[in-house]
Amino acid sequence: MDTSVLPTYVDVSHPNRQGSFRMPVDSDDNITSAMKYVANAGDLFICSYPKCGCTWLQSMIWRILHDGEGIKGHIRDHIPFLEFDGSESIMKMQPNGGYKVIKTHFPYDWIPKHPCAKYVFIAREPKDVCVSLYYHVKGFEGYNWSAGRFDDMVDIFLNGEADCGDYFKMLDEWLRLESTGSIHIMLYEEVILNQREEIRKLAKFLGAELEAKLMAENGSMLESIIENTSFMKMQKQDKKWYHTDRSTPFIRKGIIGDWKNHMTADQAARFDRKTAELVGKYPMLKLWNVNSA
Ligand code: PPS
Repeated sequence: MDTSVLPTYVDVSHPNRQGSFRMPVDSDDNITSAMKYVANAGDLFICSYPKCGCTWLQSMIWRILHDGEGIKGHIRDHIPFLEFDGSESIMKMQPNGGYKVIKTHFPYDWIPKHPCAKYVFIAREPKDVCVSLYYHVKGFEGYNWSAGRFDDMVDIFLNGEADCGDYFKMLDEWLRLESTGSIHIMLYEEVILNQREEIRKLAKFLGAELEAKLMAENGSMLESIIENTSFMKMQKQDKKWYHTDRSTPFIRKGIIGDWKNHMTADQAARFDRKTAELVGKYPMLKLWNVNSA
């Protein structure tokens, strides 16, 4: 692909893992330290490809762990972003609600593992991820891509050349693991359609006591979490979730199917051909309803 249309990225290698990791801006010190992080019992990793709803997930998890209370101050002060904040920021944190919560977009293989750590992965339909990433990259100065075109982002994304590399590969790495033991896999669309049940399952995964608290008094905490993590409420607090000025809101549209407002039939078909292969392998993705023709 013509590299002049690429946003400004840096490719980072890991000393002990395969492949490279593509990041938006150079933050060498923290990425080097992030790669040295050793996981501990009680770590809770929130894992995703960018733009799959991990900020929403972080808000829900935080409230489950804190009797329904929201994050006070900026999210990164409480939930470090491993590759940007580095391992020291995690080491000096005290466990919160029984866990140290850590966000990461690292590929599966790079994520620090511990038998008593937990891992939540959230996925989203690829066409919508591409649209969301397009606005994200355009709106964030560090990418030098304010004049970027959507058609270019489609090619960049399908070639696995966007932030964090190939989304289809990341999906395959996680979905083959299934939700068992210390891994819980979620879909953004399932949360949109059935948030009540998805929060309950999440609390159950985090611990039976947390689930019991969530459901006590006719599920009053569950109802308050749904209300306080709604798109409108989170959008009103936009600056809480992101640390730099941007030309588009971080909590932007929050819907299923925004790709219909952006993609040509041909672009959608190129995505669907790749996605259909994964839907064939992993039945939970049937919800994405892609056209497999
Ligand atoms: S990032 O930059 O990778 O951390 O982005 P991430 O948080 O994973 O994903 C951002 C998208 O999630 C949407 N979002 C929500 N949708 C519905 N309800 C709520 N409460 C919510 N919070 C965040 C956000 O709007 C981004 O999607 P788009 O399609 O761009 O709106």
